[in-house]
Amino acid sequence: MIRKKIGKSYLELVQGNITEQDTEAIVNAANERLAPGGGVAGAIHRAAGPSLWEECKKLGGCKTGEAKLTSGHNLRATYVIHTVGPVYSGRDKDSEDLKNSYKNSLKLATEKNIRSVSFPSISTGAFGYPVDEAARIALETVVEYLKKDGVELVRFVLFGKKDFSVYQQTLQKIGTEGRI
Ligand code: AR6
Repeated sequence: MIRKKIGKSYLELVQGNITEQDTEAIVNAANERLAPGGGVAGAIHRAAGPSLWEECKKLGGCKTGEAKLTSGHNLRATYVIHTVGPVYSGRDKDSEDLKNSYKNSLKLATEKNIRSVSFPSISTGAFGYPVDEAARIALETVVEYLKKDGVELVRFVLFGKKDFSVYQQTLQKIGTEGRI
């Protein structure tokens, strides 16, 4: 586990399963329909129970880069923030969309007074975003946000050892200044 102080907040990197986190909210790497699907979304829906999908159906989907809130149902987390990352295309817009996914998730948390949030590595599974590039965008965006705004703890929960070490090395390069 890695823990860094940024402004008045903490940024953590852990290797593990996001469905088991005790932060007030966990973030789901969703699709535009907010349907269960596979990967981290499938795991979150399985752990939360079928009532999460019932709640999601009423939200009218979620556009790429945006974020929507539901309750956590059977999860330890009180809330789930659903955000849709970009399907990797190699175009400039990918990085903007990925940045917006993190930023809009954090904005929603701040608006709802949510003090701790766990993120998965958005877009780097089924959506095909190269993990080293996605890690840089994810960490830069979160560090920049934490310097100004009030979420007390942001935890990245990396599923695999390899992803954890990419995030760890990227954070070392970024430092707490927020840019490589
Ligand atoms: N905890 C933490 N990370 C996980 C977990 C878990 N339980 N399970 C997988 N990961 P993905 P995307 C990691 O594909 O690329 C879904 O079908 C995984 O190893 O879940 O944004 C949705 O419905 C990878 O590093 O999300 C969408 O259609 C990361 O989470 C689509 O996939 C993201 O992989 C979204 O694709």
